[in-house]
Amino acid sequence: MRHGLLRLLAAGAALFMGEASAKLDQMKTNGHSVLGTLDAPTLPKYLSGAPMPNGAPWSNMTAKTNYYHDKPNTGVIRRYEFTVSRGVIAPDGYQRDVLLINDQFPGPLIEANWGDTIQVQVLNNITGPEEGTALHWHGLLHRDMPWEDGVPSVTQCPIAPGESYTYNFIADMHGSTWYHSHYSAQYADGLFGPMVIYGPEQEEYDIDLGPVMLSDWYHRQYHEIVSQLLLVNLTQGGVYTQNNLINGKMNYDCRIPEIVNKLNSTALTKLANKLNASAPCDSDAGVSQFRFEKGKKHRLRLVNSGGEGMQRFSIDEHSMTVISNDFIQVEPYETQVVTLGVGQRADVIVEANGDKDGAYWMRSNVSVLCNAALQPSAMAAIYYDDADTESLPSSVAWNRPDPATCGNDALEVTRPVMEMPVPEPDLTINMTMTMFMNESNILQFATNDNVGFRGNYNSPTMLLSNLGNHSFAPEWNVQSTKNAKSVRVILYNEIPEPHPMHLHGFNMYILAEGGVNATWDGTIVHPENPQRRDTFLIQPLGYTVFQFDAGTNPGVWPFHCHVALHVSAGMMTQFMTMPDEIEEYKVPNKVAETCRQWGKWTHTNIPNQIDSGL
Ligand SMILES: *[C@@H]1O[C@H](CO)[C@@H](O)[C@H](O)[C@H]1NC(C)=O
Ligand SMILES: *[C@@H]1O[C@H](CO)[C@@H](O)[C@H](O)[C@H]1NC(C)=O
Ligand SMILES: *[C@@H]1O[C@H](CO)[C@@H](O)[C@H](O)[C@H]1NC(C)=O
Ligand SMILES: *[C@@H]1O[C@H](CO)[C@@H](O)[C@H](O)[C@H]1NC(C)=O
Ligand SMILES: *[C@@H]1O[C@H](CO)[C@@H](O)[C@H](O)[C@H]1NC(C)=O
Ligand SMILES: *[C@@H]1O[C@H](CO)[C@@H](O)[C@H](O)[C@H]1NC(C)=O
Ligand SMILES: *[C@@H]1O[C@H](CO)[C@@H](O)[C@H](O)[C@H]1NC(C)=O
Ligand SMILES: *[C@@H]1O[C@H](CO)[C@@H](O)[C@H](O)[C@H]1NC(C)=O
Ligand SMILES: *[C@@H]1O[C@H](CO)[C@@H](O)[C@H](O)[C@H]1NC(C)=O
Ligand SMILES: *[C@@H]1O[C@H](CO)[C@@H](O)[C@H](O)[C@H]1NC(C)=O
Ligand SMILES: [Cu+2]
Repeated sequence: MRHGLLRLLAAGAALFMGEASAKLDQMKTNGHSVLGTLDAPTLPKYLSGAPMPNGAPWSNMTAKTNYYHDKPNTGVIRRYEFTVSRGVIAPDGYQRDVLLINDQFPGPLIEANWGDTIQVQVLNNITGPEEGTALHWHGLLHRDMPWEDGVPSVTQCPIAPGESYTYNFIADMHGSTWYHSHYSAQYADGLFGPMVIYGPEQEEYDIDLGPVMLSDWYHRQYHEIVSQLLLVNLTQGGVYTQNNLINGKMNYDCRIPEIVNKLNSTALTKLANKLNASAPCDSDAGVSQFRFEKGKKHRLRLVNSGGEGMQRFSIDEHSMTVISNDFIQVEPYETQVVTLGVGQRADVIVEANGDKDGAYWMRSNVSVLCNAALQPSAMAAIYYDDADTESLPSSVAWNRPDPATCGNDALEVTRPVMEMPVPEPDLTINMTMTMFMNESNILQFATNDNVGFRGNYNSPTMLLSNLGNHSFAPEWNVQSTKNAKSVRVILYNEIPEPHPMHLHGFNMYILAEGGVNATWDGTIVHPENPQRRDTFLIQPLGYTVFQFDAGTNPGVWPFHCHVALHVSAGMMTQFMTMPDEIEEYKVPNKVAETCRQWGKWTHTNIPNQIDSGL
């Protein structure tokens, strides 16, 4: 899989942790965001403002309530106003151009109770140069309103520069998630944020520390890394991330660019991993800080919001109890390391049983055996009640070697709290994921049949099918599941890399998986209640068998790799579910208006769509 470039580097530049007190100003590193500082608020058990018949907005519903059939209808609207603009920040001390929401990195926290309506008015203020944008609300189902899913060329036209679009959707699942731009690889430039939906809980905890965003980080803008990947010569290396952040912060050794540029490594230097040694850089940006209260149970909402790498999250000298995978609460299990592919989440409860004046490292390591990371170790400081917050922890990491399977915890380990047996599928599809150069010598990743996806921003497939037009171009990779109620997919990965595969509009039953060269023997893990989630990791040269209840959600739903560069290189299929019912939808006028605005803008501005568009 990956070679030892990191070791080369480690020899030259050790990670410099600096002084806790000498760090850069928060405005310079993260703009108006307070995430990662001791000023970040803890979160409530639920938001007020909703009718509360039985003490909570969800009345008598519990963690076992079937959220596909029942949810509260609170009638409460949570309204947000987002302005997307360019900015210049230095999250890890290395200054670069980014894309921000309301001048914050990470973007603002969206909060709602289960069953609330969330309205987000998104103003596209990207200038110098202008480009389109669109936001996707990861893991929400958007039943009967697929046009709110936020995917350019599938459910909407991009929001044109200077224009706005107001997303209006139901908080139809509860738990932890994030939102991000789905326009090319914009979110790798910082265009994402956390989202928390409060709902009935199975496990007790005392303090909700809120989102813990784990994001590997590039030092170059997304269009540079996308074009580098697409033009890559397969005989050479890949595109490397430069750092790894927790809640948008980490330190960076500013000597690295100079050292890398001096290396006689074809992979690093020829492929423009050449770093800009003259960009302003401060090796003492400062890491994220968290508070623990001795004896209390703390809830952390882990989100892998990165561009590429699998994260291995841990807290020195503390164990964690996992209570959910993505939006699906699971029977609690204890672990020292949580593995998350891009797009995946885990909620964990950590009991503060350390010293009252103790300080401990929180760590998140990108797997260098599975991904291309130059500086894979993210760190943040946890301070107990009486700890000195001016000094850094000196705790010792767990020694839990990377299993190198590039997969999640075994399927046997997780059992959803709300139990559902897997139904008999009425459609089974075989898919094979490949990587190849297309006829224009452009690197492509495909979910199936060696066809790299490439969308048309001006012709979103869901809107076309709503109008009864099913003449889709072959490179749109539209796969109709017709009237199938439940679709099983047997997915083989012929690429020696893992892929975090995400399905919009559904949670998938994950039925079976295997590693290198394995073939499925038909066995299903826990058929009476298999794991469910919205993103799974398929192992290098391995397979995953999953199923989704297509009949529950008519629409056109992306199934794609969540590695930003892989989906840019085509790794996506669109499942068109219940096409006859798509034609019945009354799509609000604002959706067509956004296409008119985009059509008008593109009349005089030709977007430089170098990639798939997503
Ligand atoms: C919850 O309350 C509603 C309305 O009061 C009632 O119809 C329903 O049966 C209750 N459900 C449970 C699981 O108790
Ligand atoms: C739009 O973005 C520019 C920077 O590119 C910024 O100066 C301006 O304040 C932004 N406008 C709004 C309304 O946020
Ligand atoms: C890729 O590298 C191979 C071997 O070095 C070389 O023969 C080929 O011409 C290169 N292709 C491109 C597009 O640069
Ligand atoms: C790097 O390559 C140059 C030219 O090929 C060579 O002269 C030099 O010795 C090499 N340096 C190292 C450290 O290998
Ligand atoms: C490197 O960074 C400096 C300072 O931000 C900038 O002026 C210069 O254009 C950058 N060079 C490249 C090649 O991006
Ligand atoms: C994470 O990386 C650090 C630094 O390399 C190492 O000490 C630690 O053991 C790793 N943690 C896990 C859980 O792999
Ligand atoms: C899927 O592949 C399996 C194994 O190669 C084969 O037995 C089966 O017929 C295929 N199913 C479909 C629907 O193509
Ligand atoms: C190869 O892929 C690129 C990027 O999607 C696309 O622009 C180009 O048309 C493709 N070439 C062929 C021959 O399909
Ligand atoms: C269907 O959509 C395609 C792609 O936008 C378009 O070229 C074609 O004219 C449309 N067909 C009809 C009958 O509207
Ligand atoms: C997987 O199969 C390939 C091709 O048949 C073979 O070269 C490789 O050694 C196998 N790897 C493992 C771990 O079985
Ligand atoms: Cu991938």
